[in-house]
Amino acid sequence: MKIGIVGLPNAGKSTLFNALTRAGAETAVYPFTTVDENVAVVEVPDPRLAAVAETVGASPMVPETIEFHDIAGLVRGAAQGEGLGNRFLAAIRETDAICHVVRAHSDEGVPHPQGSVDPEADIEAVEAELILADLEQAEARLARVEKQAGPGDDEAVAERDWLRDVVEALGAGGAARNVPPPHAARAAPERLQALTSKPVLYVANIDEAADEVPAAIAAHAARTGAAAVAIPARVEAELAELEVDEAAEMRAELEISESGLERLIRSAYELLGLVTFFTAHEGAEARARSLPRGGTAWDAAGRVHSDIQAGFVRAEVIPWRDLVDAGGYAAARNRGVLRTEGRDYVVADGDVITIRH
Ligand SMILES: Nc1nc2c(ncn2[C@@H]2O[C@H](COP(=O)(O)OP(=O)(O)O)[C@@H](O)[C@H]2O)c(=O)[nH]1
Ligand SMILES: [Mg+2]
Repeated sequence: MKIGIVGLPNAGKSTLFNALTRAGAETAVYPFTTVDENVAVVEVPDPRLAAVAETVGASPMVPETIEFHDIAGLVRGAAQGEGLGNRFLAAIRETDAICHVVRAHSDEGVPHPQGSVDPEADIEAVEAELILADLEQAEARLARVEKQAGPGDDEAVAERDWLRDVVEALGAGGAARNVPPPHAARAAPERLQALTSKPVLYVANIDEAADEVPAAIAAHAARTGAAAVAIPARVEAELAELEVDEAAEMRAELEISESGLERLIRSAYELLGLVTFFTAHEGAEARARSLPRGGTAWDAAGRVHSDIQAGFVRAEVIPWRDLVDAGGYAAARNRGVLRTEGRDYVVADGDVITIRH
């Protein structure tokens, strides 16, 4: 799962990226993996994993990870498709969600590309490029679908009507995400691949003193169906350089909640619309894995290993809380809270699953 970090130049993207990278390097069970200099693989904190691991005597713990990509190169006119601009848009197209860093600190030592700090204007400047790129794509697609649409092709008619609505929304400065397709054209968004249909998390890059999402950003997020968190990126990057106990002391002094980056990572993970399931056995690893919401026991088996999926017999399933309350698998079985499910079982968030194969 890939999250793209976007924002105006100097918004604090690389600073946030560095904080994430170092935090990852500090806590990772496995050596930190750098795919390249602009990709951070970050563990998703989940306290349920430790509870499950402890209950069944599993070790080590292997959290789920997500990738953050520092996507540089937003310039005005990116949507016109010149050089860097094209690369910027192509890089965003490959992500599953967007983490939009918005400058909300007032350090005069950091030049602002638009002259003054104005979070709402900054958001709009970035999103205007995405909207323009989508508009061009949607109009091209509409021209094609209009030729197909006619009596007897209900899907093309529905797609045409949806595309007209999308073009209208984009033209008015809105996002494709806010135009749900009718049932008959439910595959249309997949074909359009709009940048503005990706879920968005705004990261307000705040002064160390503040700790709330500034009102302008919170309001914008609420209006557009996006999420928002506030992070003092520079302080987090500096804290990530310190030893763990030094950093804790500094956090206490600065009155920064421990969980700034964790909250960011969790919010980003939630944005992806996934559920988490666990696998854990005594003397073996305890592992958290993600699955698209609505995924089945069969899909879960495939996430564990293709051989296990191929040999799928049944799944033994228990909500993590029930397992922890029972104190282990044997006790859970005695209590009758360990269920046997078939391949079509829809996995619930927090299930602990053993695939018999
Ligand atoms: N005072 C302050 N400066 C910051 C903060 N975040 C970033 N900066 C500074 O702003 C400048 C640009 O940050 P950078 O992360 O490179 O921005 P990018 O262009 O979005 O990648 C750097 O000099 C950072 O040290 C912050 O939270 N507070
Ligand atoms: Mg940068």
